[in-house]
Amino acid sequence: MSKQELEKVAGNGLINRRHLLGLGLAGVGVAASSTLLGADAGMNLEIPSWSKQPGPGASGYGSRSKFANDMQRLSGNPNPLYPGGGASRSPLHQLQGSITPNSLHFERHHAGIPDIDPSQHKLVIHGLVRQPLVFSYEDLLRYPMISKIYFLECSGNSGTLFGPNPADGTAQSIHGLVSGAEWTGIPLSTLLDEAGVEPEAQWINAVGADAASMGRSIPLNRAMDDVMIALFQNGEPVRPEQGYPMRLFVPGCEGNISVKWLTQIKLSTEPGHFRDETSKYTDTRLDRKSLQFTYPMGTKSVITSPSGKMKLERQGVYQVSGIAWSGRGSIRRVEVSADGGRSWADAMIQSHQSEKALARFRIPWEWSGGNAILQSRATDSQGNVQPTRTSLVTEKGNISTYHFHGIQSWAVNTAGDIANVYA
Ligand SMILES: Nc1nc2c(c(=O)[nH]1)N[C@H]1C(S)=C(S)[C@@H](COP(=O)(O)O)O[C@H]1N2
Ligand SMILES: [Mo]
Repeated sequence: MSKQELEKVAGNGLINRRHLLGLGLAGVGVAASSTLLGADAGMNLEIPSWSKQPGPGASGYGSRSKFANDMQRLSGNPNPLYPGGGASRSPLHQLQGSITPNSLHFERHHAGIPDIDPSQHKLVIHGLVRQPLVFSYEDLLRYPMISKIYFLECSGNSGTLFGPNPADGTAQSIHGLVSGAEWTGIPLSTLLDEAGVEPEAQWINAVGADAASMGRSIPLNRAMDDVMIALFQNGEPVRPEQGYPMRLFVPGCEGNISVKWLTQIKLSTEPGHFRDETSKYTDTRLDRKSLQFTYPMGTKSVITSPSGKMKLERQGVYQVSGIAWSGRGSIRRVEVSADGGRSWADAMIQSHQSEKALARFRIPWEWSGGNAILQSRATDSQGNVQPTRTSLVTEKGNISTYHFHGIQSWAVNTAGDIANVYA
């Protein structure tokens, strides 16, 4: 395919997404370092050392290549006044597809990771129920389970973008508090039905077994919907970091409400007004009134490559790629702009369009060495469109910095350096 045949579909070099399929690396000036082989070059190929002798055999538990060890979660500085508290962020700029490997799933702990022996752990369902119930881990493993792919996002994710000056960050450092996984567990409705919910019950109050005693309240109708007690994550037992042996999983909602190391569910007429839904995780608006409960996460996307602090080493065709998600449905459309939002082109969505899950998008883009501002804009199945940063900040103010879902702008300069900017 010659360079001339690539159909430009928006300003500053965006190319029709259909070219992704036939886009070979040679011949389109792409940033690749493959070398063309001469007619008889194959005969001169050296046999690498690893082809000359057998390697180690099979193992009980796998590990990644030592050449891929640079892919790491990024954690902040530990605070001695807040032992075990903090977060680590997924390396979004290095990941592909729409599932985050368990070892790289983001973490957010309020009092560290408890070392729970599942044979000693109990889940209690009590309060306004006909029959209070206690479950062991073994009991729960016997229930019929469901498996669903969902994203999980901390409401503090991308919060720095509420600030007056753009942080000099990466896709990971700014947006890495989101991950995607297949979660397997028991619908909460199954266990609530077994306990027999009393008619006056309106809320469930979920509490974790960690030293933070994290508690959150959820309206009963939502709890009876798609909420589950997750026991497995991408096929293996939920990791200690993610809530082993069991966590609540509330699809599409801010991560905080998916209580890890779940030990108690109490049914009540009123919310529990826990610390994490009063002093934290509330959205104080411009009129200084606070919205106490914000459940579904906004319609959002971010270009993960090319992205902040990466460098375009040469002119040519690049794959612009990223992730999109919505707490209210599936992702129907992702548009990409290379000129700071003046013109847009539809990206290809390359994953199953499942509800409340990450979607991977891609579009080819030719960089001719000029200034560019790369942006992506997601639309979900309910018609919600991701807002610009300016409209989000104008509407919500920045007294509190939760639930940022505005459009990310990555500026490319003539040297090929990429930085977070406000456009
Ligand atoms: N028991 C308990 N549950 C918890 C937390 C916690 O500190 N303790 N952190 C919450 C927050 S703020 C988030 S964003 C998610 C993070 O889940 P993850 O660490 O599996 O990514 O768990 C939530 N559930
Ligand atoms: Mo969070």
